[in-house]
Amino acid sequence: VDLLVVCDINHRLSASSINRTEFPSQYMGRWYFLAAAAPADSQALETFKPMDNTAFWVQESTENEKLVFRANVRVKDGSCVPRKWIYLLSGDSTELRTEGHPDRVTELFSSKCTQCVILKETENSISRLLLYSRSPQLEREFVEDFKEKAFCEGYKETLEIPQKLGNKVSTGV
Ligand code: GYM
Repeated sequence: VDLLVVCDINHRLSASSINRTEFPSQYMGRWYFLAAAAPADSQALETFKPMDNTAFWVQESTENEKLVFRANVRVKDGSCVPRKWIYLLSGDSTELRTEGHPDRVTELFSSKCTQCVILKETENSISRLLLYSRSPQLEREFVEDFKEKAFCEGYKETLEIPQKLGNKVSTGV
């Protein structure tokens, strides 16, 4: 899809509205995966194409500087795949590492939607942008804003996660 977008400063990825005094507690709890973007022809979105939706549950670990991310991936055929990752914090940096994936770096950015967050995942030379929201449905303007930001940062292929089926993420408690 070719977007007619005049890229300007409003399209730059910014972490400026992330409240660092509350970090990371404001990110605990439930999230929904809504959209992704990657450079054209990078194959970086292939893994998301069979997906109908994914619900996440983020909680603090009993170990310091670690967060537990649980996900329930609902596949288009109706099946569910539970996933779990341990994210490593370093001080009050908004850059995260993933246990077991030493080359993966995850950075946090703000979104026009205040109930959303944009993650930039980089692993070796591959990177992609991921949009998450507190709600499984999001107004069009926020999805479009994500796509424009992505396009202007060079992530020209985008994918919206369908959200046609339900989901219930296990909280593990
Ligand atoms: O299903 C594939 C999945 O999207 C792959 O991506 C990840 O594993 C990234 C983790 C998704 C995190 C979703 C919750 C976002 C909340 C922000 C977390 C900030 C922690 C300080």
